[in-house]
Amino acid sequence: MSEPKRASHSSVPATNAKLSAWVDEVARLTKPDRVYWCDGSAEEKTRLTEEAVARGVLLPLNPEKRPGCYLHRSNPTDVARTEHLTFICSREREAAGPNNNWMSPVEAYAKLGRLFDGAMKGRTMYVVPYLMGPAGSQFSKVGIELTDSIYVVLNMRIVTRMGRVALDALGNASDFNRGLHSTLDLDPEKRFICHFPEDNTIWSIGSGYGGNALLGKKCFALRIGSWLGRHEGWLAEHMLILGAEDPQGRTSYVVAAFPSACGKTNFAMMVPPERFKGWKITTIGDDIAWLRIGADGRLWAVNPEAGYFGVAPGTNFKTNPNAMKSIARDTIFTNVALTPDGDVWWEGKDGEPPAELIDWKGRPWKRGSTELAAHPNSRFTAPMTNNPILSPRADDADGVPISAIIFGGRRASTVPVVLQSFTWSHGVYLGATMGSETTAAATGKVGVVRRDPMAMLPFCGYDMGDYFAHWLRIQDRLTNPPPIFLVNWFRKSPDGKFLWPGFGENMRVLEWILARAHGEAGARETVVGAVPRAGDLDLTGLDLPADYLAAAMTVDRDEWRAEVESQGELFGKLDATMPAALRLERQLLQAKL
Ligand code: OXD
Ligand code: MN
Repeated sequence: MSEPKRASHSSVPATNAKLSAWVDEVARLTKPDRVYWCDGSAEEKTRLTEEAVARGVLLPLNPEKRPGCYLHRSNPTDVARTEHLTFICSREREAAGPNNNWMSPVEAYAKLGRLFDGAMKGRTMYVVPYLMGPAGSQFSKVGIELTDSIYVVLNMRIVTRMGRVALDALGNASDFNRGLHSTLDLDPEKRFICHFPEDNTIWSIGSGYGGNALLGKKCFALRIGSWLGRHEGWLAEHMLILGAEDPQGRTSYVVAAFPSACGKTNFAMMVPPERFKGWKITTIGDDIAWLRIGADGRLWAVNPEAGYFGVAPGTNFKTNPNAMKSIARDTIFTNVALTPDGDVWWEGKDGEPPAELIDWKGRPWKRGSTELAAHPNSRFTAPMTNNPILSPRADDADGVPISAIIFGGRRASTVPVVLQSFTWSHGVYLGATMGSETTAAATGKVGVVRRDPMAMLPFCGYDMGDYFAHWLRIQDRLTNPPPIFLVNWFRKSPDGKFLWPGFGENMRVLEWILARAHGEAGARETVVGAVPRAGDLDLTGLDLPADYLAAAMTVDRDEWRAEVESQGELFGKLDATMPAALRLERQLLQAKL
């Protein structure tokens, strides 16, 4: 068998012997026609984009309406993360914990190895070096993704710092994440997303969907990242990072964790209401935070990503004007609808739907159709530099110091709009037990809570109980631990009306959170934590009936008794490793109630 040829354009020589050896080894297995090393240059982007268009992978949009933008339609069976096909392949099953699917590394390498054998015949294998985190930062880590998908290459180019910058950061070191990806034939029966944390390796096959195939994101930055963080003493979290500058010119930074599709991108790009005119919100990241303890004993954060992979439906100039501006150019849209004039559309975009569209599957669609024009998980991939409120510190190698940690669920009842924990371990307990309530429409049964600890359930690369213990241990090294808050924008009245307006009005809650963090605001203590008293939240100009706010802030003992009871399922599932401190937090609350 002859060695695969290097593509003639390939301008990045492999100066790292370990890297070259691994690329050659993978090429011998996958047998591509060509191996192409990406350099991340603008010239390369143009060339690969032209190739993707020629191959029908990308469809150019109207250059007047959406300059530099393209539409991709995925295989209809490949539109979301596939948690049931996602595995942690640690040597010991116990290390993966009951929160993960587990496969032995021997079995996984053998099983996927058979699928990867010859998978790239007739295709190009792209070598995608990428850097997670700012260049020159002690937070940052290098990954190399070998993929046969040009769509993946072009998306990785947006969501990570891709190409030469990553090879420069790597130098001769061998501690890079080894990612191997092939779309194969997109057969869901041959789809596996396997993580080998002890080898810093990811093998993903059979899917081109972002969360399964852009290996830097969920696979490396969260699943492998959380494992590395545990061993190296830091945290990889499913959190946005934002900066808030007050009218006096003081900027504070917060991180916030919400489950997928609960408005993280909106919160990260929030526009404060009129009353908060002197305030300025800036975005560092909208999905992932890497947190370390600084020499000053404070918690510091970077966003490992360089772009946004956001949910399109529901995004409009009212819910998120900054996202709309971020996707005005140089954006890849996936599975949205196409307008007759070459623009994009989705349910919940501004204005009336056009009379006619081409739907996400490429079929003609007419207004009034009972079918959705855009897939509900249709996405935009946009560079963070497009964001008009991007923080000037988004590229700061040191990251930013964190003043408050926010956890948020989607709860129709029980959880008030905002709650401050008493202590770090109580805050970890609130984060560990956070969840989202299903609605009657979705399940036929109201009040079923799906626990999603710290919004990390699908992303924690090891045992969740050990993860809580790691969070608890972090406090020992923080001389100045940021206070922890629980928020809930989704509380409803008994007749199903939202009690809090959400979106930009969340600024009112953020202001209180920051004032608490700086010791500048009052609160009322309840059995579950501190809540703002009447007058502590600035409600000027807010058109909200007084009884709504009171109801939104209520801590109801009966509801909390039921809540603590229902947490039993989580504590039971994680029984083997649940830290004693969290059991005690639960017992203490039970006793108080
Ligand atoms: C997610 C995402 O699924 O960010 O959480 O794509
Ligand atoms: Mn996410």
